[in-house]
Amino acid sequence: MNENTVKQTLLSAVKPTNIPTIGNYLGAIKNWVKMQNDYDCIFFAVDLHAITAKQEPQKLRERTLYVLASYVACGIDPNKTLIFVQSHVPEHTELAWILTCYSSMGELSRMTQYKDKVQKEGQNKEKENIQAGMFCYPLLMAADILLYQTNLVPVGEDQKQHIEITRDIAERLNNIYGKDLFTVPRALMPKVGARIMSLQNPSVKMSKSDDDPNGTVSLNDSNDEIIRKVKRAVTDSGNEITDDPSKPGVKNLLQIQSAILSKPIYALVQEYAGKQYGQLKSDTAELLVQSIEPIREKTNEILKNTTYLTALLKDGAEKARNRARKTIKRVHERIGFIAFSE
Ligand code: AQP
Repeated sequence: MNENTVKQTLLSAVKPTNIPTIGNYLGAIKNWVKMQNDYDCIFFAVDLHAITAKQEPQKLRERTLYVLASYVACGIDPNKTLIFVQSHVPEHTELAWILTCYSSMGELSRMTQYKDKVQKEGQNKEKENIQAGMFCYPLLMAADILLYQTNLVPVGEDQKQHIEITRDIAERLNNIYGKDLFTVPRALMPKVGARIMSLQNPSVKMSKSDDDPNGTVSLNDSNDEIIRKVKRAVTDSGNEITDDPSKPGVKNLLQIQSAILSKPIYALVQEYAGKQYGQLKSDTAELLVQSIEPIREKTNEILKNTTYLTALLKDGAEKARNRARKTIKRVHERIGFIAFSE
């Protein structure tokens, strides 16, 4: 890229609902590391989103720090990339409230995650117990994105709807208050998305808040735990190693290897011709140990270095707030709020 070219702003985040998994790493963070030179990157820990589900205060604090430390351990460079904790930048909630006043109950009711929740909780009385935060969180997500005049948001297929609603709201406000109020963001779909599935139920995504610890490999799992979990991974009947959708467990292990090695799955299928599931499992476990062990050790080192961590948090919050204030100031002016003189 030409040095004079203005880099596009790219933003994404991890929710500190638990220790990040290899799904978060292979599906997101590993790609973010490669994007740092080409984009003006912003990666943060979204603790305000985490509280849409119940969290223990001390655990939330620890996991938020873990997310930030693991970004650095995975190779996100704080000198190139803005990293911070969402709640350290109050402008996120401030803008979210403003966006709430320009959005309708109807468009929020159509968001898949809310609809799923309603489905699960029942249509009638129980619906009244669903938190308003679960209903409104897409507006906090829209605020996260619009606050930094973001151009691109890397997302999987299941998150496209969040970018759509963000675009709608940005265009709505731009039509009222001027085209330069918000940059209208675009979804950046990965060419080959590494979607890592649960090791125990390969028809669902590996999730850090999965109740079954054997379904996930977390970035703080020991080498022995990683090996044990991969060995116990659900494979399928038969013995052919193929990425056919009828064998989701085998396909998932191939997908993990493919994401680690940056190698197409078809090449792996060829290499495994005539080999047994046992071999596939032990190779996958070994590759995971090789890639996760250094990240785990580096993360622990960073977490022990409180001077470094405090400076990282402070620096990130200051830089993020400086950028966020610019957007908020413009929004206040256009909406008609009286300027605050300090
Ligand atoms: N299994 C996965 N495979 C590929 N990518 C994944 N991501 C998450 N799980 C997988 C990607 O990681 C980034 C951060 O995700 P998040 O923490 O903001 O939320 P999530 O997608 O809801 O992840 P979890 O682990 O499932 O969280 P919980 O259990 O709290 O809901 C995103 O880019 C996501 O696509």
